[in-house]
Amino acid sequence: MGFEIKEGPHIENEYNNFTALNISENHPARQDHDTFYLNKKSMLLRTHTSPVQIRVMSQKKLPIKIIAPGTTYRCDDDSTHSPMFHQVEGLVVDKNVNMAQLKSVIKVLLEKFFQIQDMPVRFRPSYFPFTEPSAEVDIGCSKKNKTLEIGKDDDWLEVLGCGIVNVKVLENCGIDTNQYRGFAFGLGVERFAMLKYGINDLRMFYDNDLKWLNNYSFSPKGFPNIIRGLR
Ligand code: 2NM
Repeated sequence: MGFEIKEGPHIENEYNNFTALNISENHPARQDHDTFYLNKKSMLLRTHTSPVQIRVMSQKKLPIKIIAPGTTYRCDDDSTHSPMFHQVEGLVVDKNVNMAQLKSVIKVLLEKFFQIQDMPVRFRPSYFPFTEPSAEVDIGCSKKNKTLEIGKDDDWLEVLGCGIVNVKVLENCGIDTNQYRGFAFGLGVERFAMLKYGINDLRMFYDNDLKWLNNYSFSPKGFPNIIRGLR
């Protein structure tokens, strides 16, 4: 689709990680218990890859069509959260950007990733400070006999978030909002891998258990989209 891959520093400042993204001073995501702050209180481990988009938008070379993959950090640790995890975020800034283009990019992404044609996809209104309007995206599935099967059409599973970039965010980056709009989306790599390969505990990715690694082997084509033993 012509997206360029962009990376940025894992150690960020509060402005790029929160303020420029319209995340207010009192937002819960800023609290010490979600964010790893460094000793210098204004520096932190990035909690998402969005500061990469802030850096690119602030260079004001338009149009923009980028994918920002990378490591992210949050103070959270259980079977579905790891203190270090990975995101892929996409951003398009151009004239005449709209929600229909966003929907089509996401539908193609999901169909290619899960290798399912005519994947049922639903956009549900949601809220993020950095997008307006915002949506969460669900894919069709079935949840029967403690087994999750992707691509069916009797239930829904949330997989990513997206929206039209809030004009406040574009303005924070010095982009002319009389001419330009943006759309963006973000997904969790580990969550996507868990769904594709049927992995129930995300911590397994980091255990380096050779038996487990050999079992999953992560062959790019050998996946069932079926998860057994769902709780
Ligand atoms: C998401 C959901 C919705 C997003 C927005 C931006 C930026 F920088 F352009 F404003 N980057 N990523 C975004 C929007 C991320 O992740 C769930």
